[in-house]
Amino acid sequence: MFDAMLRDWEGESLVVHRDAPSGAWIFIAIHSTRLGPAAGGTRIKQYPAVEDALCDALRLSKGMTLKFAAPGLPYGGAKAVIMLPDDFEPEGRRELLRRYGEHVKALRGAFYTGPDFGTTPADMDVIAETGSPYIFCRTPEAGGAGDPGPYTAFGVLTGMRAVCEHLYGDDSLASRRILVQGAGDVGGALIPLLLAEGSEVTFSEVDDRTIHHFRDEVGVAFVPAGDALGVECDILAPCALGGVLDETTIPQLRCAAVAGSANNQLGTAEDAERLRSRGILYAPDYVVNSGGAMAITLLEMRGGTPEGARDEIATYVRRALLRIFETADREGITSDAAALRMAEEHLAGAVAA
Ligand code: PPY
Repeated sequence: MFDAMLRDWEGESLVVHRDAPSGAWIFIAIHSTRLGPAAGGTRIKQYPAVEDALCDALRLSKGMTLKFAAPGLPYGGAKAVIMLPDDFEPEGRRELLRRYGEHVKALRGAFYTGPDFGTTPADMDVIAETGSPYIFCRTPEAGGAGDPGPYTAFGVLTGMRAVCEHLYGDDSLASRRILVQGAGDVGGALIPLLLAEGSEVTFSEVDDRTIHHFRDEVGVAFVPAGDALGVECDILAPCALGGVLDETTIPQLRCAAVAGSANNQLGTAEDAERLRSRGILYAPDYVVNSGGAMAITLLEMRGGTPEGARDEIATYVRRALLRIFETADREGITSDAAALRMAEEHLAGAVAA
């Protein structure tokens, strides 16, 4: 099983640490350094089994390679997963993060990291105590770029406009019915942007405080998480964890398009074909959610400004998606296949960045 998992991954190197004091497993999956130093977030989570954590790290690292390669950015793909044991004591978090920082530093620049599911800019401040200068998105007080979520949300908004431009010949999001699945770091930043565009927003979420905020204080329509995928809408935006689109859920969808921030939205590659044969336009996840990665590298490695990041995101996400949708239509292939080709062209050095 490990054999097949590692072979299918096709990555460059995998660093494994067993953090004895806490019992956590640490996986740093460096998928590719072909285009430049590898970068990707650090995810902290509990998993049912160690192989689930490893599988997550491997798949997400490959997604990062594609995320940087598709726009032609000079970085490679990686991801780290810290799997917490069931009996993890929260008081041990700070020391765990500091030990993790030492492991990142030991890679001497082969791996740059930042926040992901389960980690925050405040965590990056702690990791940077031992892992500097390879840690991005520390808090602004500590001199970092802070939370990348709003940039990712801005990229998703741009992606939704491109979806409407392709589907309806008009990129306005006014009156479009949009279902935001998950109102966390990115979904929660996306909702106000959509409301400002005049969209009809519905959201689903599992966290009670977040539900209370958006439903009761902001007045956004709410559906329980279990009903979200079946809501009739123009665009479904998966903004929670991955793997939401598969042979069970795709037949239930009642949307014209899917465009959201979650990584690895498709259960398997065949699910892209399932969406296509249902006539649902799929905006490939690593293109539509690339705003965070683009902003992080621009602000922290390329000396850019927040305005520059927004310009780069708006230009790239729109251009890439329209090209992907056109290629898919012209050649009768899935948008996922068209996006993969675009990324592979850059990886093969066939197109100048
Ligand atoms: C993602 O987009 O999924 C990321 O992991 C973003 C990122 C990019 C570069 C460093 C850290 C996180």
